[in-house]
Amino acid sequence: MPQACLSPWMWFNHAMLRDSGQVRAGFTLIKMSRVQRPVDAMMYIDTLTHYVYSPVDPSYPLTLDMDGDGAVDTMGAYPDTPFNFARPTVHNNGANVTLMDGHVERVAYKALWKVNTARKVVHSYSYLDD
Ligand SMILES: [Ca+2]
Repeated sequence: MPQACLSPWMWFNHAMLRDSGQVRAGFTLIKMSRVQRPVDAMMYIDTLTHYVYSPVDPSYPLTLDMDGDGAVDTMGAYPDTPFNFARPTVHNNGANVTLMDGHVERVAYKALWKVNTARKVVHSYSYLDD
């Protein structure tokens, strides 16, 4: 059974894949109307180009500490590109993010990229189902 995309970043990436006819096997798209708390679901973040390898996608886990602060912040597949192609430090050590309700705010890097002991991103903006 296909699993729902639980990250808005995944949702966005999958929307792009859907438009190109390349929805990833094992996943299905969900409608925005299923998001219970749009005010708490991130849709956009500053990036290097036009996408992010979502750190909450099991395919892109954070395993490297590129900024040397003792916490993982980057996936291993692209060790020359910090923060999975996002720019969470670009605005005075924070990022401007757009939530699904349409509001925009700056979120501090240390909050947005915080991981738990299992190296999972903990900020609620990264998840649709919380
Ligand atoms: Ca780090």
